[in-house]
Amino acid sequence: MATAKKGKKRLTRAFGMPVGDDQNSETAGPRGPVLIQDVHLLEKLGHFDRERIPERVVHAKGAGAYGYFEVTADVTKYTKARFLSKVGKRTDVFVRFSTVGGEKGSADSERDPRGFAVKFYTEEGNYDLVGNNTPVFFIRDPLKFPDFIHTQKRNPATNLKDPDMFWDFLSLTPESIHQVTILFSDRGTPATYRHMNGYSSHTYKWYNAKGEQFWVQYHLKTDQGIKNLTKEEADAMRGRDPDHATRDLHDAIARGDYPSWTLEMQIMKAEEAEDYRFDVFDITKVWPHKDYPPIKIGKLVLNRNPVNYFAEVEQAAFSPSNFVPGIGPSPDKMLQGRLFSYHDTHVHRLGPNYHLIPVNAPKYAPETSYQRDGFMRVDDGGGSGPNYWPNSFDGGEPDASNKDPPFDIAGKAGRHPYSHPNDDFVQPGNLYRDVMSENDRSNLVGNIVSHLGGAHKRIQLRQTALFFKADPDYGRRVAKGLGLDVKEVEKLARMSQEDRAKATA
Ligand code: HDE
Repeated sequence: MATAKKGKKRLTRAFGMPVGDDQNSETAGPRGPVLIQDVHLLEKLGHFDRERIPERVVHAKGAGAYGYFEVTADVTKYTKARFLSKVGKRTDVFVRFSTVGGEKGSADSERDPRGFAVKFYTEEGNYDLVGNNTPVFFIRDPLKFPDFIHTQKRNPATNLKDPDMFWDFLSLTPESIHQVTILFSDRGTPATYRHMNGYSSHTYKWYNAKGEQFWVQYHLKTDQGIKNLTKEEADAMRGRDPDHATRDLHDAIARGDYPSWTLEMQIMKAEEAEDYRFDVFDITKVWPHKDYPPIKIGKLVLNRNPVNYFAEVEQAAFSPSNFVPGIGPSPDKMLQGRLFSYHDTHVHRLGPNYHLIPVNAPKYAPETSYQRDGFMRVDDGGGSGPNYWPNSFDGGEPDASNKDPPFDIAGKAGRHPYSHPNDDFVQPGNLYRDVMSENDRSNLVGNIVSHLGGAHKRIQLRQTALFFKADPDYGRRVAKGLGLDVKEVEKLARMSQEDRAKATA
């Protein structure tokens, strides 16, 4: 243990009373029974019984570190966010990396997206950018998220991970094909947290001091270079060191080898989204770099390890709804769902005053709200100040200069599907053909075959038809690897999604 130096500190109970003996319970005679008046024992066991809090329902296994963000380009024409207002300006950050589907004790080398959540402690409050290491996602409507996550977790009967559930859902959800192609490439098993990029994945809104609005995408590009594990390396790592990425991050920072990322932005004038060739609020799509070249605007550096994992990493709470003036949500439906879900889960996991936990507290913009009381309100809770607004005493006042600029919305309320379903296969096809090397493609196919091979044949056929639709070579190679009839896959690929689902029911 790092703190093990023998000192002269006095051992106390929770309320400070000195402890005389911490090895022998108080008993009636040397053999017992134990006396109920051993309140030290009762307190110690009682607290131990309550040590665990619920783990995150997703992203349970993670590692975190502190550092700073530094602005390297003038972006004031796009956003009025003060932490981005000057070249050279630095803002403290806390970052948590994670896997998604596994439990708190699961292995770091599992095939999974990786979470990349950044908390900026700005002078206008905490801004959270809660992204992943992939620029896209499996689904694009928040209504599907709980179902999707159930399929990535354990079968309710066997408590085992289940390739049937996993691929049944994905093959019935064709918009997942882009993210599936990334996940089953070696990017699905990054070598460490330091050797991967982070993405907002969603489109967000930036607005400047004049109220002009822009759609933006964030890319945090690793300065360490991308490094991935092959399936064989990841499998071996799981046995050798299930915590390898957590260890790597901690050890790199401890030895002064501080990891960093360059923040690049894609920026679009708000009007351009109207007639762009696909929906820029669809999280299954990337914005082509030739249309919107990423602009370098800053640097993120991690240079300090937490001193207590539970206090700082386990209790860290990020939320995509934590914005600062100059940054806001886009209409992306997934993002809109997330604006609700994170605060809600934190209240369940950490309680209504989780914003007071030091890692979550707004360090440079102390809270002056009229929210009061509740479990674990551990400061003076607003003291004797007014607890209502409007007031004519000394309470915090709203400042109209921080109002979000108004924006237009139109259309009929309803449960609308996305309008360009056939686009779903274009980008994964390009990724397979134009971005991947032959080695990448062959690892991709091998990784898919070894996982999809565990599902029922009808599900294998349905999913392989989707690979075929992205690129015929992709579909054929997976079909061959699985020993499927390529003609049958081609036939299914030509059907509508509905007919394909019926034919493979
Ligand atoms: Fe999350 N997600 N998510 N997610 N997510 C959570 O919040 C949720 C999504 C991401 O290190 C939960 O505190 C919904 C996309 C990260 O603490 C929960 C939807 C992206 C982390 C939740 C999504 C993410 C989470 C679980 C679809 C990348 C870990 C525990 C509408 C752009 C943050 C928690 C950390 C965590 C909900 C989809 C990233 C339940 C409903 C897309 C990095 O609130």
